[in-house]
Amino acid sequence: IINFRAYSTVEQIDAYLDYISDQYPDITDVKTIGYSGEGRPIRMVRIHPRTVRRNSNKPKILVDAGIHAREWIAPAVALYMIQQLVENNDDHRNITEQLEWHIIPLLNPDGYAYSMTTDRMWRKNRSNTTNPYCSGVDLNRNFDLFFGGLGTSSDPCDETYTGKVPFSEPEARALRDYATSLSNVRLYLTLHSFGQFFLYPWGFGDVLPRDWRDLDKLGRVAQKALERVRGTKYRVGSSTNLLGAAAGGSDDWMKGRAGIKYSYTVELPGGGEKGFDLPASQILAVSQETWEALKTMGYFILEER
Ligand code: 0X9
Ligand code: ZN
Repeated sequence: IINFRAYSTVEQIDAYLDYISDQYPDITDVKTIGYSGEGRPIRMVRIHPRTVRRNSNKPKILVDAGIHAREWIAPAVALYMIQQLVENNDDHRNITEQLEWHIIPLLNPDGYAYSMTTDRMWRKNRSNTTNPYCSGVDLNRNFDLFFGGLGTSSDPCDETYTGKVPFSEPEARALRDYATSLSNVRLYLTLHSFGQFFLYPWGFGDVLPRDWRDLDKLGRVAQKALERVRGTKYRVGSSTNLLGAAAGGSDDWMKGRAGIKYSYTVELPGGGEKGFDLPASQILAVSQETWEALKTMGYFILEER
């Protein structure tokens, strides 16, 4: 009942998650992990086949999308992943039975709704700030690792406004608390657009994690799998090296604080006039090639176990 020929509204996404939870109760858990500033549920799908012997400490993959409102292709790809893992489960036995996928397809529902109804280029969430004329916090600057550092702004009117304090925003807290509640998360993927990058930490500045070679290697595995589908080229590297420093991102927090070894921001392809407004006709092709890459990352995690 999900349609990849158009971008889904918040209501359509909710309806699809309800459908998944009704129709596939033996392989999914659909949970609300928190509420947005405007009171919308932030929902997560866990792929969890009941047929398999219970093993609570399976290696886990945590995926989110839609931290930035206008990057519509990101939630679409997350929904495609859910569709493949759930509705096409027979094709993905290994990576669903021996791994656990936890997918949050729309972390910032308020911003997403606003970008659909009012301002197509809206990026932040919709919370009130100290300036009555400017709303919204950049959720990808609200995490607590070098909060307020390079590539951030303390002005509520800016696109990269950090918020007053780390984790001031309910959406960022929901993601933090959910990640903290899980054990043995091996891979974190946060879907954004645009630019065609697999970015790994650090994003706060010009240094690399000790194990950056491992992150680089898995990034290149994903890059190659993706390119094989229809020739789309991605670049692999640290956020700071490829895009410039921007502190307080979820990727840095997941690695630096939650201890998730493999943490990536995936910048999906752009299109349209502004880059974020990729035509809906591209959703399926982008989803398919991205899914090949992310699935391959799943197999890598499985083999590394
Ligand atoms: O600036 C961002 O938040 C991301 N780019 S976007 O165009 N989607 O806004 C990149 C984030 C990379 N990670 C960190 N800088 N931590
Ligand atoms: Zn983004």
